[in-house]
Amino acid sequence: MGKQINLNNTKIAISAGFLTQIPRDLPHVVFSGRSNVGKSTLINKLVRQNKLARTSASPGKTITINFYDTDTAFYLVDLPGYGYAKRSEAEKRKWSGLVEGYFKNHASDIRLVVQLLDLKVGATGDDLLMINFMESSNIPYVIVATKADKLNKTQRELSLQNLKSENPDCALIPFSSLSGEGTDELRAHILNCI
Ligand SMILES: Nc1nc2c(ncn2[C@@H]2O[C@H](COP(=O)(O)OP(=O)(O)OP(=O)(O)O)[C@@H](O)[C@H]2O)c(=O)[nH]1
Ligand SMILES: [Mg+2]
Repeated sequence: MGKQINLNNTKIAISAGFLTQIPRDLPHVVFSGRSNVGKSTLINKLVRQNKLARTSASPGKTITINFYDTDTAFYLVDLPGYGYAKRSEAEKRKWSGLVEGYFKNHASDIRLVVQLLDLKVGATGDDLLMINFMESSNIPYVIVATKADKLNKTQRELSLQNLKSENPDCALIPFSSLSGEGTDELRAHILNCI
């Protein structure tokens, strides 16, 4: 049996603005999703640190890929969000260059992509592009439906059923940063993939 990985022992490794800065020495667990969907919030919850990954009410500000070293066992990778309307053309080009280059150059480092969807919004066009890309590239992924606390019981069941029918073969984990729902399940899923 391997050594028990301590998720709490997570610290920033590098905030990469260029492809050459991206580390290759440990496997990557990647967090992907729209800007403001809750990627940084989810990472903080997983590692039980409120202020590790920067969360904000004004999303999409910095275009870097942030690598968090977890117990020298793997990196949690916080991608810059997509679909942020107020980005300039130059910022959009920077996003595409960095994120597309990352998936192209580091496919073999990626153990799992945690694809976040807002449970209330459902899958957007950009989300579907991302999911189709992972399907066609054979990248293992799990879907986390965020902000589950914003829906009542009926809405919640309907939205989960929709997501499930759109992605029948993929694990789907409802998550709420307020209640902590889904945190343990995702922790177990990640550790299983490492
Ligand atoms: N109610 C509720 N709010 C949430 C939840 N998760 C995240 N939020 C809020 O959503 C906002 C955006 O969260 P972030 O974690 O910064 O989102 P992000 O995906 O990292 O955004 P970018 O870094 O811009 O790509 C913050 O105000 C969070 O507090 C959740 O489960 N429930
Ligand atoms: Mg973020």
